[in-house]
Amino acid sequence: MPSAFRLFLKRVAPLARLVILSGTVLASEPPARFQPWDDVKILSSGWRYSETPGPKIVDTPEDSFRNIGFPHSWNGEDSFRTANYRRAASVYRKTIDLPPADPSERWFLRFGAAFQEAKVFFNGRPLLEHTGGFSAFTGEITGLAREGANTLDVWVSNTRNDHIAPHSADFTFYGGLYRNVELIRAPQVCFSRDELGGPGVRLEPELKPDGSATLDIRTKIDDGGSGGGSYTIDARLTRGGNEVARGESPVAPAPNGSGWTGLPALTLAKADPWSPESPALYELELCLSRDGRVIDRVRQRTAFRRFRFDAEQGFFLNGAPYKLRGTNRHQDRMGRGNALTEADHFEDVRLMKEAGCNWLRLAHYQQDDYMLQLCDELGLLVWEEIPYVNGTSQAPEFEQNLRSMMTEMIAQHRNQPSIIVWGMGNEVRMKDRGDGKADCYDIVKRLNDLVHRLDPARRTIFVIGDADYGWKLGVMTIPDLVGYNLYRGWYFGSLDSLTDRLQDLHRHHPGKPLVLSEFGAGSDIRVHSAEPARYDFSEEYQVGFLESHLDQTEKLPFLVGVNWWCFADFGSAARGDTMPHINQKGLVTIDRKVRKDAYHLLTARWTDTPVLEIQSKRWTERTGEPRQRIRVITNQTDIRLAHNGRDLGPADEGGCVWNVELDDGTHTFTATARHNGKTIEDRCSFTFKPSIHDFDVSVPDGGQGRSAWLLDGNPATHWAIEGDATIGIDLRRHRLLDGVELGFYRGESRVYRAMVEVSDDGRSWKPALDPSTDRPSGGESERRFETQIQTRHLRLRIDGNNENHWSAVTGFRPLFADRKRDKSEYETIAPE
Ligand code: GCB
Repeated sequence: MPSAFRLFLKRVAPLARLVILSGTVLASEPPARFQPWDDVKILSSGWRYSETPGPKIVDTPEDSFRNIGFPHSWNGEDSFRTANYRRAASVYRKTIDLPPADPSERWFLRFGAAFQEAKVFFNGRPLLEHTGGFSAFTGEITGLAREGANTLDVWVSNTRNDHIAPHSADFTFYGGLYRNVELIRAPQVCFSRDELGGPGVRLEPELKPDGSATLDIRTKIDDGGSGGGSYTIDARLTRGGNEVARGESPVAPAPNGSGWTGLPALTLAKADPWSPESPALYELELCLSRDGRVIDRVRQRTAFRRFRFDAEQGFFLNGAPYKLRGTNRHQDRMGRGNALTEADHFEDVRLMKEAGCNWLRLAHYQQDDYMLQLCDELGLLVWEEIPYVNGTSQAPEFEQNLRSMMTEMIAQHRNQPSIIVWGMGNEVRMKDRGDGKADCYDIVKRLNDLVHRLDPARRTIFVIGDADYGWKLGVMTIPDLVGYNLYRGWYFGSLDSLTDRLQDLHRHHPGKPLVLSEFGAGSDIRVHSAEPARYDFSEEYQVGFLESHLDQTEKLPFLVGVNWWCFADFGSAARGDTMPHINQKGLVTIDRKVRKDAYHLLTARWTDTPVLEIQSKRWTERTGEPRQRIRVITNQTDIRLAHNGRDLGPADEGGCVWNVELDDGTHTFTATARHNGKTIEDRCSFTFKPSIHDFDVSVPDGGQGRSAWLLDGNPATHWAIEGDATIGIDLRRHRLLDGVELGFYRGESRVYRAMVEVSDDGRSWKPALDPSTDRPSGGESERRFETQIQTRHLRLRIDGNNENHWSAVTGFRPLFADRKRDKSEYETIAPE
């Protein structure tokens, strides 16, 4: 046996080890990666990496390479430090040992993905080129291979290329050879190893309403130029290791794998239907024989399920109505970018299942084969899509690339039973091309036809943001389903405008099933607020946002499903929110270590798993008004809450909110509930300081009665002042200010002058702002100084009130330059 052969294992991956978790069956550890073929070796070690490719790539000098762990991305770190992360070319080099040439053997290399252009050389000779950053590709090395050491060079570039989508997006374009590279050995006549990166088998499982099922099978046999011959294929379908159907048929391979061979369908009198709750998988093995001797095998998983979408009634699975509940998933992690382990993927799917998700949008691109394997095994319905995001182009190469990404994705994942929808694009910018149709109309129309031709069993979807141009310019009439990304209460509109907007969109798309493809609000686990507001990035706002969206969407029967944006925080280098370079709309943090409160809320709403979580537990040092709301996130009834050991009695609001008076000190809350005869409990402790100011307010000109009006410490009080007056603020030390926050009661109808002044010593004052001319009534607004000012003292001087008695200020607060900023301020500094 040649030496390399011994390295190969016959891997028939066992299904995940199963445990019972809260009534649902979930795997406890990552299952082995499924391999369709026998002789597959993952090349995970011995990789070297250079950032200075030579002019011919293969001439990249040896001394420019360093050893790296593999798979690999070069942007795992810099993209979390700067928006200008490295977008350039690199070379990966590896020595591969091969046995002496054997005319009955063939060798292939399969690359899981390279972002986003690759050129592969084997022993100095060009092997293949690939464009598109998310699909797998394969090349045959048989003719270039030699006995002993062989050199593989892979040039990979993530520089912008106008012919490849995406041009821009709200996620980081991590460069690298970031998925597995596999060395595959096959016999000369074999099941195709090179079918667009896919397994060379096409399955059409069909579950009939009476519970019986059929499995149509087509496969590609590659004769390696050997000139045909007669072969037999034995198809064997098993469930849990037991044979359930079998068929044998003679086949005559088309030359070099050029055609598909159809096999007689396998039939089952009664199939075990697949669903997210019960993901019943079957395994098909095809054996290719010549003269009674098996020469090759290929395996695929399959399952039997029936689904349909209805524009009025929503989604149906195996004949019954079924609400699709899920998230969108970006795959990356800080430090590693998209170079992930199987455990990373498994952790994500497990977290989604634990939160009660039954559906998942793999946004915005094709993901690892292993991810789809997990969705099949653990049970998630899937929508997978190509990265046609934001920018478009009329260049033929651009469309060609979209089509090849779609074709490869379908070839590679079409047999995954979890997939029900293929996505064609997201928020593609469009304009009228002159005849009332969008400039991308023909591209989308042709993509839609392509998908229907390649895979008639799945539905197509196209997604736009909160706009009407999608249907006005015809694009949303093309796909089978329409998806809308609505950020009501975050980027646009109010939280409660969501229902009207969804009803409105439903009316505008007659006959088209509608999906709320994205909705989400950002949160930072360090930010908390007793008065949560849009863009404040508090966990509390995110919880309120989610709750309002769930309340509203659950009442809309036509809505097919919802996808929270986003499952986890993810890298988006151009962003500058409270954590720069990260989109923080995750339910869990980017390292998946912290489940945010919104995750607990989702779990409470979407599962029967008992949830009892005191909200805002991470807010351990609190200040504010003494009266505070303490909320328990729960799906239990009859909850008790104790404050420092004292039972607080029934909740004040909705069975889960208590209004509690807090004094200066440490506070411990204990929530309890009874579940299945057992007590469950949650605890939370924090310190509380009732003051909210770190500066002093005074009325230096104060006369009788005035300070009583001014200094009650309540920002909602109208600070009515008799005659001329001054409100002074001593910041206690020099601080940098952007301006002030000011509000006037009935400002527009008053005649007094108001001047903001600053001083270093509290004695000599300089003007900083004259807000007298523009004094809108109601609410407080930010008034910026022309440039930032470093000062210790600040005052609002009001005079000239000669027409009525009172000058009324509703608020006067410094705007510190180091305060948390809201998103609109960042957008202006974050380049696309
Ligand atoms: C969207 C995009 C998604 C963004 C998201 C956001 O509509 O489809 O790629 O990341 O909004 O967070 O702004």
